[in-house]
Amino acid sequence: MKVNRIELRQIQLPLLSPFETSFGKTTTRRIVLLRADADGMTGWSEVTAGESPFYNYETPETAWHILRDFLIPWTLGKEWASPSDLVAVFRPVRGHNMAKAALENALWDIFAQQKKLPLAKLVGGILDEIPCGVSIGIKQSVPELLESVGRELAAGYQRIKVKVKPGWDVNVLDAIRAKFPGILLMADANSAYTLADTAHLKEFDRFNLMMVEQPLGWDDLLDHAKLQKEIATPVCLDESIHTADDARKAIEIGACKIINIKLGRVGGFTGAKAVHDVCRARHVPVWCGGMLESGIGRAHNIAMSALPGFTLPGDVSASKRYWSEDIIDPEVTVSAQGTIRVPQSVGLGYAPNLQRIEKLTVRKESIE
Ligand code: OSB
Ligand code: MG
Repeated sequence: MKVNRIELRQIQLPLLSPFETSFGKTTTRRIVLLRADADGMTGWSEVTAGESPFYNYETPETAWHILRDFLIPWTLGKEWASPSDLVAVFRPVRGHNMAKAALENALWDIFAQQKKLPLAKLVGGILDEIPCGVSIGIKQSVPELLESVGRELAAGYQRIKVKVKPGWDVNVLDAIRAKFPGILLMADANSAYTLADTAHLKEFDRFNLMMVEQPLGWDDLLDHAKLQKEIATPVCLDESIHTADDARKAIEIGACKIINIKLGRVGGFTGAKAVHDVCRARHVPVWCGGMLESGIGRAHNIAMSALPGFTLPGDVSASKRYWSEDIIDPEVTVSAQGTIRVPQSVGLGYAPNLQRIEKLTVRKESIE
């Protein structure tokens, strides 16, 4: 495939309700979308960076810069046998995986159309239906959180993840377990603790959690291994895993028993597949994380979640949990059993709503 044009645009999309984690609160998403044109076909993708450099160091602005000044010029006008070939070409840029993922994933969309395959099948997916959970942010009060948990369970979601931080953890988990004793429950700390909190994190063990996600440093492996030796709750890593080698090392030293794969964080489908394969070979379950994506990023997440190692419910949930109106047709819906059907049609399986995208656009640049 030969890419002749790439368009970057930033849209502004207000969340239905604010989402709060241990690192801050989001009320409106500022999302960079990427459109690539190759051989008369069009592919779409989303940069999954947050508005501020708090989850990782990338932002919409850093991604725009890295894409426009490096990755896009390296991609245009060349013949690509596979989107995976971008990985080696992009390697001189250290990190910036979310920027890299956006470009690679848009080409996967085009590649699927060229091969006349659903994107999920093309990347190795086998599941027709994926199990879904929800990620519930920090709330103003425990009753408000309990109501939110009840609502998501009633909608059919298979597991509940709650965000925790010091002062909003044991008390919250206690209240949830009192009201919902049997549910699949987990906690995500987004690096809010240190090894000095080991005794406190040990208290989590009595809540029978599926896992505790990223309790320690965003760039740490070693202390997670030390912590895992002291607690029964399985540790799941999110922020710390960027490559298949990170995954291998983390598993080798016992830093985690589960890994959350985010397409952006690992640089796109090729990186995601590599992390998936390392985990699968070592019998480490993986699941698909979320970054409050619009429908386009969500569609890519659904395709990735069809890979065989994605055995645990992911943070991939319905469009209507986030937006008054999504930017794809149809919107992502979740069944009463808490599942999403993987599209069987050619390509992404969801059509970008161009009119709506145009209306939401606050910045646009096209490079030929
Ligand atoms: O750590 O998984 C996380 C959102 C923004 C940044 C980090 C995370 C999250 C979520 C939300 O948990 C998952 C979603 O619903 O998209
Ligand atoms: Mg997380």
